[in-house]
Amino acid sequence: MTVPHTAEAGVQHIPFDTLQATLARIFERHGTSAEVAAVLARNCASAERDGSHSHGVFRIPGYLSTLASGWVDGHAIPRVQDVAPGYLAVDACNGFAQPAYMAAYDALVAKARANGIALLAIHNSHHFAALWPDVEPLARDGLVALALVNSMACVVPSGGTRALFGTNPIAFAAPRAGHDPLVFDLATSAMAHGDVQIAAREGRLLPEGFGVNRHGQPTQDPRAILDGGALLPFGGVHSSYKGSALSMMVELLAAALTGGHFSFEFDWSGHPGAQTPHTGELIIAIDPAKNCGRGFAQRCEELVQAMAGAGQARLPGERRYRQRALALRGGIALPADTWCELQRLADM
Ligand code: NDP
Ligand code: PYC
Repeated sequence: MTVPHTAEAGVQHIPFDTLQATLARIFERHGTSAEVAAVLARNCASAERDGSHSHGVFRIPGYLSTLASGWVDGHAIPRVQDVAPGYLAVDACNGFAQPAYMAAYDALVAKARANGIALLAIHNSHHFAALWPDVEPLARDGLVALALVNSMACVVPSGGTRALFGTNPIAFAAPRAGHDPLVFDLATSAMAHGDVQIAAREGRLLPEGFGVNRHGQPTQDPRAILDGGALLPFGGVHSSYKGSALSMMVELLAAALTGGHFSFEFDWSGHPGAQTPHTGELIIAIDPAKNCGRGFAQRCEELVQAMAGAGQARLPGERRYRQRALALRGGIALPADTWCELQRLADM
């Protein structure tokens, strides 16, 4: 669920490259290598550009407090292992997942093209970002992509009484003839944790059926969810078992299969200020040319047209692409005080 910035007064429009460069300076000045800073800055600026506000510049304080706590290694150099013809494993060495992914990206694409399918298993990693940036580039390279990452225990499994799963997003991307790739990226919880934090900050109530308080009672108050409560899996009260099953799958594929931690397994209590989940990520890339030749992207387009014909008003990813086009033309809209604070952090 994406909530736009509300303050229209005092908004500044920042060019993408300027925001990216400022964020890179912030990361580097607060404990990462230049290489890691570049990857995180691009990811975070892209999320802000696309209106993925729960994982844009809103996340900077969380990144910085985590780096300051010593929970994550901002200088980690990932170790890529060629496990099998269609299998790569990366030890992120307690660093961020995105630089680990970048270290293996070209090999993943080459393996997918050679074998038809390839899998990248990242462990010992921290993912604090939107997931769509991990799949969209693969689709632009002609591949079908699926990514899964688990996070920190803040979601009650269906019918359960305490938090166990993370918000565990799943992202999918496919090439579409004549258009930007078809992409969806969704938390398997009723809402992303970041959006709960934003609602709490803005004093908004959540819809019914999204969360429980510390006593396991239903609540619409985001502060009660953050203060010892938990989110529910998506699907609503009568179908949360569906979101719960998908979340269970993400735990197994992103953590058990990669060698990472389950969302309930890591203990960050010795690192006050830590916010980045220390888990794992799985990425699967499939070359559709192996089966359908160049026809897959056209088939994708046919499906999209059929969906529109059936009345679907908009596609997943469409809002982001629209927002991206606007931001690339007119700059990324940021509240002036937020931009001022980012510049201050970059100069510290
Ligand atoms: P949303 O519920 O906002 O959106 C989920 C998907 O549905 C998006 O692809 C969105 O497209 C699409 N969508 C939304 N509304 C419609 C509609 N009316 N018709 C068709 N499609 C629609 O996302 P979430 O709140 O579930 O997740 C937000 C972000 O949080 C994600 O980027 C996710 O990766 C991130 N996250 C990261 C975690 C981590 O551990 N790193 C954990 C949990 C979440 P569009 O984008 O175009 O709106
Ligand atoms: O928004 O749920 C979330 C989240 C968890 C970790 C990073 N983002």
